[in-house]
Amino acid sequence: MKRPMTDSVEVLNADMAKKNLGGHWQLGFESYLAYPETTVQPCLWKWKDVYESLMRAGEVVGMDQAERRTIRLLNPALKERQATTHTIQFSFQYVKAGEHARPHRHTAAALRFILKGNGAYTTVNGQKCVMEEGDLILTPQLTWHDHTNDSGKPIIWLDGLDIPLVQSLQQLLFEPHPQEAQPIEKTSDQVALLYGHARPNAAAAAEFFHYKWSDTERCLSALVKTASPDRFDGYILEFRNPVTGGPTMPTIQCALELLRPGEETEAHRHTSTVIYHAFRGGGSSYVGDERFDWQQGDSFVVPLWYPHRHVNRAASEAVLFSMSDAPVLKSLHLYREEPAGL
Ligand code: 1HN
Repeated sequence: MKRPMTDSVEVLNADMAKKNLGGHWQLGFESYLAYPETTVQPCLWKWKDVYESLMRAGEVVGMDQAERRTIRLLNPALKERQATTHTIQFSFQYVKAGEHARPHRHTAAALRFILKGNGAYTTVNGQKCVMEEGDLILTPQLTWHDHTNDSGKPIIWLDGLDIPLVQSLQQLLFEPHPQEAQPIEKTSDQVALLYGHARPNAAAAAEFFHYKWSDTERCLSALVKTASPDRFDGYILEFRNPVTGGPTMPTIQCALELLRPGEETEAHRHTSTVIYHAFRGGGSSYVGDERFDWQQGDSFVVPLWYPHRHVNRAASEAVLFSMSDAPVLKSLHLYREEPAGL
C-alpha cells in the first residue's frame, strides 16, 4: 500500500487499527508501575451472614436443584467473575443429614476444611475420607469426588477452588460421573498409614488427600512448645504434600496460623493473595488502610502487595486457616515478599 502523502502518528494509528495492529506508543507508560497492582479488594465476611444464608438455603435449595449447596464469597471488585479473589474461589457448603452430593470431577483443584459437624464423608477417587472438624481434605485436579452425609447430623465446611485461575487459563472442564455414587475402594485411614515416617517406596504424592485434625492439632501444640513464632505469621503450619514436601496442591497453599493471647505480628506484603478464615478465637487484622475485627467463622481477603499484620487481643489462642496462591507465583518466579510499615 502507498504511504499517505502527509503521514502522522494519528493516521498511522488509525490505519493500523483496521489491520488489527497496535503501536507500543499507544499504551501510555502510566500503565506500568514499579509494584504489582491488584483489582482485588480487601473484604471481610461475617459468619452470622453466611450462616443465616446457609440455613435459608437448606430450606429452599434441594440437592436435586443444585449440584452442590454452596454459598460463595464474592469480592465486591470481582462480582462479574463471581470470585473471591482473582485466583481462588471460596465457598461454604451445607449438607443436611441423609443428603448426597453426586460425583463429578473438574480441572479446578478443590479442598475442604471442615467447620461444623462430624461423620459425613467425601469419596475422592474411591478413597473414603470421613470428616471431623478441622480436617483438610483435598480433591486435586480431575479427581472424582462426591459427598455423603450419613452421620445423622448436618455438616458445614469451607470449599476452596482455583476456578478463577483455571478459568483465566481457559482450562475449565467439568465431567459428571456415570454412577450415582463412587464405589468405595479404601479409606483415608488406611492410606494415612502408608504416608507416615516409615513408608513404602511406592507411596505416591498424588494419593494423599486427607490431613486429620487430630494430627494437625498435636503438631500445632508441639510447635508452640518447641519453636518461636514467625515475625509476620505467628506460629504457622503449612499443609505440605507428605511425599514431595511441596505445596498442598500446585495452585493452592493451605496453612494454619496460631496467635497466642496478646500476640501482634509485624507487617509485611507479598505478591501472593491470601484468604483467611477464623477457625478458633478472635482478633484483628490490619490490611492496607482497613482494620478487620474477626471472630470465629469470619473470613477475609488480603490482596497481593497489601501490607498486613494480625493481633490477638483475646485471652485465648486464635487459629486462622488460610489459602494462598503462592505456589503459582513461586513456580512462575513471580513470588516476592518484604517487610512493610503499617
Ligand atoms: C464443587 O465441585 C464443590 O465438589 C464445591 O463440593 C464447590 C464450586 C464451584 C465449582 C465446583 C464440591 C464448587 C464446586
